[in-house]
Amino acid sequence: MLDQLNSIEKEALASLENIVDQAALDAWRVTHLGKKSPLMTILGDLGKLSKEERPAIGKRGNEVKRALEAALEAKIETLHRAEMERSLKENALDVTLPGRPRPRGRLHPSTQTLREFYAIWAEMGFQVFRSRDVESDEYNFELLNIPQHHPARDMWDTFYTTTPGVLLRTHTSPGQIHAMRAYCPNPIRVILPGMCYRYEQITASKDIQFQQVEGLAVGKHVRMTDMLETMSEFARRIFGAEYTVRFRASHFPFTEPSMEMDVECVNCGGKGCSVCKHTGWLEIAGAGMVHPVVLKNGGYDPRVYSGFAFGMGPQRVTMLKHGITDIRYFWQNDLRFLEQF
Ligand code: FA5
Repeated sequence: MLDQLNSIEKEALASLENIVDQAALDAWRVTHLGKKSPLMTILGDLGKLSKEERPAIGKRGNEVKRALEAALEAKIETLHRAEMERSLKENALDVTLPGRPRPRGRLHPSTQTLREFYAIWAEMGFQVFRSRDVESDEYNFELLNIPQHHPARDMWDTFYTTTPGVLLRTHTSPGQIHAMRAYCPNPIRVILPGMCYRYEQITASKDIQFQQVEGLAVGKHVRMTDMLETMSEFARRIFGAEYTVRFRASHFPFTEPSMEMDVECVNCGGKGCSVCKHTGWLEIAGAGMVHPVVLKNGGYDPRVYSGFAFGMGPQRVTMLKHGITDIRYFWQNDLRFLEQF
């Protein structure tokens, strides 16, 4: 029986040598270490042997079993390593291949202009003050010196909500009152960017939803010359020093005196073209000295404090800078337009 065990070991180890895949290894395990294998049969039948034979056969049988198990473990490891090497070779990465370009998003042209605005105004000491899109009639009109039934309300065709007295702001000017009430009695230098809404006929230059950037400076010695120079400096920085600006008299109920700021047509340099309707000038902002009634509504004593305010359309600036001919492109989400910026 010892000879039988020796030959079981020899034969099993020899056949294990030739195994190269997992299926053959599983079969080998069943044949040589399975319950019905010759080795296991011998070990299982030890009890049937005589007392004299049993220790030697048992000892040798267990030695063979351990030897086969160790050889099996070693084979599993060898096969595993070979499989890994094969897979590394077959699925090898060519790290020298150029990568696939990732599609990159970009900022909307309006956002780009707004950020330019923020940077320029920040350099001049103006910080951004956020105010709400949904306003009350009181803030949008009354506190800005536009009482109910005043004809000046016709300047802003309004979207009213179903809640009485609640509307979509027609301009960023109500933010002036919010800012004044937040800062009073301290001096103020803020810009108020945001979306405005007007129930208007949509055209190439007018949309029902558009952006404005309001500006407000309040203090004890704020004069009109401060406003003229501050706004001219802004125009020089956004358009370039070669463009002249002019101020013309206008009317807004919340400023006194009121004016419009024009910049020399950036398309024709002031000679006159279709963009500037052959005037040589382009209007970019409404402005004026804050009306005493508005200062008072904001909490400031108009005998002590004064201020200037302006409201401009950044989309108009974007259109001028990039030669965009129709404002409707801005919110259409057409990639053919957006990808040009
Ligand atoms: C106003 O809205 C005033 N609140 C501006 C102001 C502020 C004056 C502070 C004085 C002091 P106006 O209606 O002109 O003014 O609008 C200002 C700018 O908003 C315009 O020059 C234009 O660039 C832009 N804008 C007005 N309506 C539209 C529209 N429907 N579509 C696109 N842009 C518009």
